[in-house]
Amino acid sequence: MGPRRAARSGLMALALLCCIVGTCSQSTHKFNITKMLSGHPRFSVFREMLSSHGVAAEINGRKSVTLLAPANNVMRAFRTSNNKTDAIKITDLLRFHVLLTYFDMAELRALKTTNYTSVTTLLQTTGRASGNNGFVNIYNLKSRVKLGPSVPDSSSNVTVLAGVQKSPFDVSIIEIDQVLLPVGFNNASGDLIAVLDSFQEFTLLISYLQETKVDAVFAEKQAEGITIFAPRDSAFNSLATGSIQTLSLSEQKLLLEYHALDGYESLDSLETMLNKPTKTLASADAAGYILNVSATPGQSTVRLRTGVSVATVLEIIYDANPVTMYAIDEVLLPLNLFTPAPLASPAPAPAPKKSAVKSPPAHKVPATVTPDSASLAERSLLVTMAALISSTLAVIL
Ligand SMILES: *[C@@H]1O[C@H](CO)[C@@H](O)[C@H](O)[C@H]1NC(C)=O
Ligand SMILES: *[C@@H]1O[C@H](CO)[C@@H](O)[C@H](O)[C@H]1NC(C)=O
Ligand SMILES: *[C@@H]1O[C@H](CO)[C@@H](O)[C@H](O)[C@H]1NC(C)=O
Ligand SMILES: *[C@@H]1O[C@H](CO)[C@@H](O)[C@H](O)[C@H]1NC(C)=O
Ligand SMILES: *[C@@H]1O[C@H](CO)[C@@H](O)[C@H](O)[C@H]1NC(C)=O
Ligand SMILES: CC(=O)N[C@H]1CO[C@H](CO)[C@@H](O)[C@@H]1O
Repeated sequence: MGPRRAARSGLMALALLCCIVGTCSQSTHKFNITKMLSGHPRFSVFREMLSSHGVAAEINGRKSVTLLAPANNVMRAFRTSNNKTDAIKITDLLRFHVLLTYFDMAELRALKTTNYTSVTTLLQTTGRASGNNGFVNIYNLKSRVKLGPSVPDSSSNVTVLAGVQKSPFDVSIIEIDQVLLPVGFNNASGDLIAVLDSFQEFTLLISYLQETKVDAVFAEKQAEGITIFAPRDSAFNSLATGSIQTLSLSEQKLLLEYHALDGYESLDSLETMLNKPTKTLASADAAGYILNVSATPGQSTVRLRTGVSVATVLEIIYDANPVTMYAIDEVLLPLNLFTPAPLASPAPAPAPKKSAVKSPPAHKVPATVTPDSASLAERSLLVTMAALISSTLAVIL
């Protein structure tokens, strides 16, 4: 592979120079990042990409670095949605995940909290980064540490999850929850269906999106911004038989559009909202279709309440501003199409799910439904949605 070989020969030249000058009698290879990552299968996709793009060799040639590593599910989704992206851009994105300063978790937490810390990345050394584009800002927010491109209005921040491995003070590997996008990285070409498909647990959602052509509605919103709540297959499977099939096609379309918000709702907008009634994409096509978004104060749990069902946000499955997708554990059944279950005996939380039958719709969808006339102008929603970070499963209250 071209870049890899070039990097290798660069390293060899460096080693040779060192020996001539006599300043480094030891090998320049103090560590082998590929070998270190091999001990952590959760990062195998990232490891393969670092190797195949020649970035692993560049890292090994460095003295004191921090590698920001996203886990396999994140990298698979990224790779799928960027399978047409130029290899040089991908290589530069990988280089952006290499901080040219050693930070382990303790050092990150010890950073000043009054202001961010700006750090050079390997991308800066290529000469392709203009201005501050090759720098990453580290924000120590006390409760957690965030990282973001060092340029205002760039893509969103990522969150540090945990230390993976370190070899003080040569190299530290830190897990982050999302891919860190350099400024100008083209993220608009992502194919949302392909991203969902890569997880293999949204097959029913995908088929409904395609049948109703709501996949095209979502795709149209990708440039402006969209937040999608994706029920897992298990959520659709737990619905009473026929719940969805008995809906008309336009009702099914509204049901699917009910699973998306107009605009990008990041993790940062959150943790402030309590039972916030929020318009969905379906609200633009028909009256109602409001979703209550509710974060539990002090907990990283977000619930979506429809009046019929309650879904919990389980994890982020895609996040590239202005598009984000979250996995949820229940299908969102709007009051417009479904009737709440009568209160059963002492059956607490799971009650709504079981009774999610489409027995006589509370309101039939009004005849004025105009699914294709999309009154876009009317959409001004100020949603704030609390979302759960990290891949940890949400705690059920
Ligand atoms: C680093 O480790 C990997 C896997 O253990 C190995 O294939 C590779 O040759 C090593 N690279 C160097 C430069 O030693
Ligand atoms: C915060 O840090 C940045 C660079 O790290 C610096 O340019 C800026 O002046 C600092 N701001 C304050 C208020 O200290
Ligand atoms: C990243 O987080 C910091 C600290 O919360 C914030 O000041 C900054 O605006 C955020 N950047 C983006 C692009 O969201
Ligand atoms: C990229 O993904 C699309 C959609 O899944 C697929 O049709 C296409 O074949 C992929 N291209 C490559 C080069 O893998
Ligand atoms: C949604 O929130 C509003 C206002 O906070 C509240 O009146 C309503 O009962 C909530 N509905 C559900 C289903 O939680
Ligand atoms: C459509 C688009 O370009 N979306 C975002 C991609 O990421 C850049 C930053 O890397 C954002 O500025 C764009 O809004």
